[in-house]
Amino acid sequence: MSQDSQHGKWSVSSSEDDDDELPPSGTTSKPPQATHSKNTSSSASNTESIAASAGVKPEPEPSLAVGSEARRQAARNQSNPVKFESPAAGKRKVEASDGAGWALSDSDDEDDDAEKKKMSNAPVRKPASPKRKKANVEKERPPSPHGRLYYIDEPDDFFESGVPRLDDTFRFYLNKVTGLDRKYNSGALHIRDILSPLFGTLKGSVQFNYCFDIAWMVEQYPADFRDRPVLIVHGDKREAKARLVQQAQPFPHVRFCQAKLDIAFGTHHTKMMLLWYEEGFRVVILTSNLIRADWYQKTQGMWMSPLFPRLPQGSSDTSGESPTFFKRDLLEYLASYRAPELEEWIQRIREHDLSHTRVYLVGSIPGRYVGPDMERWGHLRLRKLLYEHARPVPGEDRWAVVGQFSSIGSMGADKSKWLAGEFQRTLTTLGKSSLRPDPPVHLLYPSVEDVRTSLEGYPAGGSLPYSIQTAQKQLWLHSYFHRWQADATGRTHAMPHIKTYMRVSPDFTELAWFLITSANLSKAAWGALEKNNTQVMVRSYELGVLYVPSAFDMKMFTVQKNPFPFSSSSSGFPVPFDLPPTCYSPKDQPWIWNIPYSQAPDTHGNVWVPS
Ligand code: K7D
Repeated sequence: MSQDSQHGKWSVSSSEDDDDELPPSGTTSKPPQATHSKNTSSSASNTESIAASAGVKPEPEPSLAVGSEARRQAARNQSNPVKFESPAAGKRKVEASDGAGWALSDSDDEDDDAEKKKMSNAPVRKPASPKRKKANVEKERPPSPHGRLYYIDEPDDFFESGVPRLDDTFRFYLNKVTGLDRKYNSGALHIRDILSPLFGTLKGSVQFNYCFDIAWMVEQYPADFRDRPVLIVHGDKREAKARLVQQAQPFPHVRFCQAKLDIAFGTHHTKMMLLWYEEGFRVVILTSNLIRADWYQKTQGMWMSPLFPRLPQGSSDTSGESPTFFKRDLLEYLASYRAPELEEWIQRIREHDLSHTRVYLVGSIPGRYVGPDMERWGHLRLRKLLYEHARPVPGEDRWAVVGQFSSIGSMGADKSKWLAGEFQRTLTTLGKSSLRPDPPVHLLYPSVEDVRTSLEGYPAGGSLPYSIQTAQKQLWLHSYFHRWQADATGRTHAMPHIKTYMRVSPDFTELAWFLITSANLSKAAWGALEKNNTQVMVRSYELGVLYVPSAFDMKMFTVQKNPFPFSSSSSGFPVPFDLPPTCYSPKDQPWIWNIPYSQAPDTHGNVWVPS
């Protein structure tokens, strides 16, 4: 999703060129370091975080150095809270002013003293002197709108066992969020719930993802099944791969499968669990990285399959297929890795009955595709599915497209280059209707104010990696933007890492389709046409599922008005944000992660000053 800091560095026409092996040109900027200054304390924690990222040698290629630096930084930002879970710390309540926010947690790289000093002397653009800022901000600091317990560890009911009351129509779930009224967690799942024996007796699993904290991941498995084989499917190369493998040293049951990434700036974003049980097999397609911060105070989504039973011995190759051809498409997705490590899983899936699946699989596999292969992946795959399985509606030019994401790639100098041209054509496809409607397009992405007033405060912006280099080249895009937080008291205080796309009726009560995916708003994720539209090029691995009413024997999905607390009797679709979307006001700005926000403190009293 987040190639933007690289995207920002290639020319608009790059996808038409064979630029793949070229490093991005004109690169002078770096993604932000972990640079939040706790206004009530010294900046020791910042220094540590900065050292942590700077203390690692750059990778050989400049392009990769930037990407992996950002990524490492993101991981660093996000894994800091893990420290609070260390057995020694135990569960503790923290006063809002005691300096125990995540930014003050221990560094993993305490031994990097030299680097720490070096970085603490590095020039940091700050509009005001830190000391003055401290005093001012301290005085002006508002009381927490969330109460004083909003960033404690997971509350006692967070890991509540017992069969969660779940929506088994759509099987679409949000994650549990710490620090919100508990009603917002009803019907939601934590990773420990997903891996709980209540869903099956685990024999082995595969974790496809982007960012991993292996020790944390292992802890999420139930103690009794913690040593069952886990295969990690990732896209890391060279030093990043070595660090990942190093993380798993204490865990001999953890093995790795490196997804090939032959096209420049591609990433392995797919987030999927394959869970093999005594009782059968299950697939979870989700949006969370395997790091603690992603499961704590962000909004994440998932589709969890039903339990797929084993087919009788000697069943034919095509048995166990679903009306949505989910089995065929999942096997095709997995086969596209061409990875020997996945072969036993491909065979296992062949032996299971996936016939009860009602969603369509929408994946991206890196490559350049021509002819009929153009419709296998990315937005042309979505277009084909919407053409074949969505139904036209009267007045469809007034049915808005809503897209919601947590990062944004480079989309060119004007909307015609990709967004309003090819991508909008996909999102407005609705059955075989030959109309070329030009409906409203609402893009939801957090504003600076959304991030500032969020549960995590500015550090939430560490997972919203829209860079200034990219943003300033596409100011035209920002006129599409709508707030993530429309409702100042609801679940949207947890910033989105979920990505959803949908088509909604003029009164915002009905949906013609709904997609949850790992794919952000970028050409790398969705693919871009090349060579006079005869070829599509996809850079990244992505995965999502598409809901269309016909597969649920419905005419249309109803939007569930008040999804919280969750009610299993409602048949409405639980859209995870408020409709209608709220347009940015003239003073709203999209969150950009590598510029400072020091005028107003966040919910923890901090400011954001990237170095
Ligand atoms: C930004 C490389 C930063 C969070 C995902 C994610 C992928 C992320 C980045 C990033 C620039 C270059 C990485 C912060 C994410 C993230 N990339 O797949 O979920 O969450």
